[in-house]
Amino acid sequence: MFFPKKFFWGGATAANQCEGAWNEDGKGMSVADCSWYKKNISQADYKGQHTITSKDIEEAMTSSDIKKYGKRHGSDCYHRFKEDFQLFAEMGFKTLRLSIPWTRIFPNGIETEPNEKGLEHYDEVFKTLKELGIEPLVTLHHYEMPLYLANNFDGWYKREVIEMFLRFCKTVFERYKDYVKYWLTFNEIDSAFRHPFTTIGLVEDRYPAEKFEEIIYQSLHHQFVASALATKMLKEIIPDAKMGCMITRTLTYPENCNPENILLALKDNRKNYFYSDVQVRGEYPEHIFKEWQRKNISVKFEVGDEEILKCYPVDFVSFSYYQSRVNSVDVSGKEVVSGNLTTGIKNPYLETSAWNWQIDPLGLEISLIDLHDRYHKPLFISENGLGAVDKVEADGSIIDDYRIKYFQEHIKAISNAIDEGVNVFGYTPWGCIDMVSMSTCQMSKRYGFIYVDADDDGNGTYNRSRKKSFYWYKKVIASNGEDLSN
Ligand code: BGP
Repeated sequence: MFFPKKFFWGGATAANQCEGAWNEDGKGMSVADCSWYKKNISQADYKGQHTITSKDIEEAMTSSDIKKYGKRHGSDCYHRFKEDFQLFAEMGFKTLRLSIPWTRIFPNGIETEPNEKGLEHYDEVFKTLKELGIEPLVTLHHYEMPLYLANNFDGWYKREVIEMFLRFCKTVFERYKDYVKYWLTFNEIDSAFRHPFTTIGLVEDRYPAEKFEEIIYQSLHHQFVASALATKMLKEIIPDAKMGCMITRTLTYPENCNPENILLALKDNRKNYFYSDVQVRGEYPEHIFKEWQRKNISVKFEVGDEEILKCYPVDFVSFSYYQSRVNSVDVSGKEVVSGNLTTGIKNPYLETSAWNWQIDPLGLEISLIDLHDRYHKPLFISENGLGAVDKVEADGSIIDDYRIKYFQEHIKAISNAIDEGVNVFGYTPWGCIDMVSMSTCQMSKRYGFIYVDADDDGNGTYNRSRKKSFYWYKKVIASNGEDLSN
């Protein structure tokens, strides 16, 4: 195996899915607090699963139900983080990816003074990580924008939101400058089109359908500018810190060697890279301007925006990778599979997870090589993992060999990419402790090395226990990826 000596092995979390405590210590409501597990909607209907309407928001705002709205209870990490971090340390984590929810620090986003209680909580979080020798990697915006901004500022569509976000960034950069050196701006920024409410705070039914694409692009532009300005600010406040971007790597294969399919896949991949192109190269790729011309989309750039993007690119590229997809110019009659809120046709060479996501370790190797060749920047795999139903045996053990197999293959793929000259410096498997699913709000869709005793209705003791993969990953980290044996 080819892992560098100081490789950042660890795990990834997001506050809105694991912390719970949705209204404690002054926290405001975030967009995440409005979603629930829609048992009556099929998994294949990814849009239906994840769409939140104005009516849904109204209902959520008048409800204090923490069982229905699964992200309000998460895995109770807000109260149990010390115990969780001990378990991460026991596995040998070198790093932990976590997010600071904007709403804990500025409950509605509009305040000028931060919520001290929220800040104190993360004082404790970062102190504890430091004591355990775990390097934090902090996401500033992981699907947890203040709901107030979605309701009153059209999410990221209103330019004023940039300033409010930067106020939040300044507050946390200054407060945690001695503790946090690695940051990410926007989680899966490319998901603005797949789920606009969670990503950019836009409620689809509030806008004319024919204008919605333009509105999304405008909101995205504001996020790009905010990302560049946050990077500038980070360098001023913590000169030795590093900022990364974060995209969902939705690798698309052509169905076959029909040049029309090759071209289609090439365009899909290029579109996926648009988001990192802007944040890494500091400029929009030409094909986006051409697309806007064709579609008559007009996005307002203010004077200086281009310079801001150009001057403050990110230092490294992080991405989530769960699966690949297949596209074809002729999809009629072909089996369609969904996964991570994307769809494509079934790949006959790949197995699928219980949620129909196509498992493709080589796709990770391909993505790493491709991203390396495209950007020549350090890479970080900030999410990867298998959502599965785990069974607790009579003696309390959880034998998740399927998860071990998934990671064996993906870790081998990373090692192979490193042997191809790719500079990848870290790997944080998603949901290292079980938490509520982003897309479906289920608890039963588990990714963790650590089991949390809670069900889809929020019932359970929330006690933690080590799965078989816990011991396995511990051995992997201790051997720096040399020993992957089960
Ligand atoms: C990514 C998100 C995460 C996460 C993961 C797994 O797209 O960044 O927040 O949850 O996907 O998805 P899910 O929880 O829907 O299975």
